[in-house]
Amino acid sequence: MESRENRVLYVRLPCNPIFPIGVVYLSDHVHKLFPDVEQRIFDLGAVPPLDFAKALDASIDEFKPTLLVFSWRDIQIYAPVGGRGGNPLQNAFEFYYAKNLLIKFRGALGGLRLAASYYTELWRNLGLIKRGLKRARKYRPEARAVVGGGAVSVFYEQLGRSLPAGTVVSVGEGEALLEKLIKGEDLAEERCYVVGETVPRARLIHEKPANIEKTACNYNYIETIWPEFSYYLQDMDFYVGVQTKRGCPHNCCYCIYTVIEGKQVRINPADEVVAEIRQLYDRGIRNFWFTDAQFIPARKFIDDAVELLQKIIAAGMDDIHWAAYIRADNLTPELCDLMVKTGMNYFEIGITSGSQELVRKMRMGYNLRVVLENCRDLKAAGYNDVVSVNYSFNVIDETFETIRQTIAYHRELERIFGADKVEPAIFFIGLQPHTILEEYAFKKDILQPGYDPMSLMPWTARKLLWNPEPLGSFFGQICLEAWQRNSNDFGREVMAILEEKLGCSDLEEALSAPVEIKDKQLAAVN
Ligand code: B12
Ligand code: SF4
Repeated sequence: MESRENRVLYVRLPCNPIFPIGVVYLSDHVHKLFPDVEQRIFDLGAVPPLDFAKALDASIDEFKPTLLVFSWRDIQIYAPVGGRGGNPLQNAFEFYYAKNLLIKFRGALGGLRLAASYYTELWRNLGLIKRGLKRARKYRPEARAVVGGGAVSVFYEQLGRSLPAGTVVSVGEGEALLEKLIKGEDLAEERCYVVGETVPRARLIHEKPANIEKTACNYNYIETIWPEFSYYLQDMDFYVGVQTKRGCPHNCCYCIYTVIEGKQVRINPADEVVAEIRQLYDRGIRNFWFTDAQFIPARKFIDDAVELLQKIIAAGMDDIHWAAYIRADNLTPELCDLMVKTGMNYFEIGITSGSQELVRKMRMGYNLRVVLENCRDLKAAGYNDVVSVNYSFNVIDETFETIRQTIAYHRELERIFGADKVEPAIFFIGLQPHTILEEYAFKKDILQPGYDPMSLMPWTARKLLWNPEPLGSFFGQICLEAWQRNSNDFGREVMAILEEKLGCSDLEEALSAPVEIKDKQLAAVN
């Protein structure tokens, strides 16, 4: 009875055009449980910025929701590539490290522009939530707002301060929470809090997600509630998200995925994943991004990956392409073969450093030697496409020696795949709350508890964009030179300059991590 009263509007807040898989899955889940509940998806990612407010109003006027589900994907945009406010990393580095005053000034201006666009986006999204709720209440005074998504999961403690009283702030997956909201049940057991009524429990983010077995998303239904679905079908280069599992068992010191999604890996049954891909395939989609935190989180999930890829082949979908985050330490020759056969044409490996010693200190659980062996298997299986290798320098205990090791490792990857196929993506870690690295920063007095992790004020941002001294300025100079030489091939330039300045170690040195070197600092934190 109660469920018939609910009219649920999913508003995906403005975002680069990434398929809004989160709201699609949530609405699918709700529909499977409550087929009578009226739902609508409204994606601001497909609306031009000047029209946001108008389009939101129109959607609310038309649908008159009782529950507004706001999905907020990303806030933090430090990246080595052009972001929405320019190239954030370049602006910050020019401001912090440039010796030439003109460049420093340019960096300061760029930083200002970036900060302006960051805060504008933040306030704009908060404004859209308030505006939407107010408007919905004109029609349905009982209307309620709930906010969630990747950005909210990371910054749930801070965001609540700026949201209207009564807004439910959700951490992690939203399926179980929406179920309760629709049934009108108590939310006390859910990973959420209500602005002005409850405060986030200590360690809320560390609580386990509900164990819900995912079934194939019903796209026949989704297209009836999402008039703009076709927007994502038009561009055939687009990688549409499909999730094959949730959770990551690892402990990498800077990563929050493992906290958001939980450590327990939950596999979506292969038949269901294939049935979902089939529906998209029949609508003309050929490119898929497996949105898992890791496609093969550990060796014990190799069989699940094999099963899925075999079933894709058995389903006859032999002209698809897919991409994912891959822990390349968990491959077998059989899996490599299947990856190539099923059309994997891009993957990212986040080894972070080519020095086994540092990889261990960062608690990443990677064996770099195994990664190389598996990459050789992948190449032998016929993989000829691009691999993006994510490096983050200067996370912890970096030295000139470990940099030389990273270069040796990178050059070996280039020997395996071809230099033009290995793209070094140079990230600097954007420090995130609830990570081991955050605790380390507290211990080392780099940050004080109570700092604002969302602040882009230069004095805070300088610490959150993790690049501590003594090597911070050195990396700053290297990056500035790389942008100057060729900003379109930033990663490769960084590697080249580092090699010119420091040389390259022996590969064996990179691969061995002498046991007597203690992982003192992070171990102490752990
Ligand atoms: C896969 C992924 C990517 C892929 C996406 C590929 C694709 N075609 O979809 C790629 C590599 C392209 C990517 C890029 C980036 N990403 Co990314 N990505 C992810 C990852 C690993 C999974 C996201 C996903 O799709 N999950 C599966 C779907 C089903 O889950 P979901 O959308 O989160 O929705 C669930 C919940 O969030 C919740 N939910 C969602 N909305 C709502 C709303 C309500 C009301 C409720 C109750 C619940 C709820 O329920 C949903 C179902 O369970 C997450 C980390 C993570 N593990 O969550 C980061 C993450 C989303 N990315 C992030 C960022 C920052 C980026 C970049 C901006 C990085 C950069 N600096 O360049 C870029 C660019 C993105 C852009 N907009 O342009 C951040 C966002 C938070 C932040 N720090 O600001 C995350 C959380 C990682 C992190 N911790 O930093 N990413
Ligand atoms: S393996 Fe990847 S997703 Fe898992 S904790 Fe490490 S960085 Fe995060």
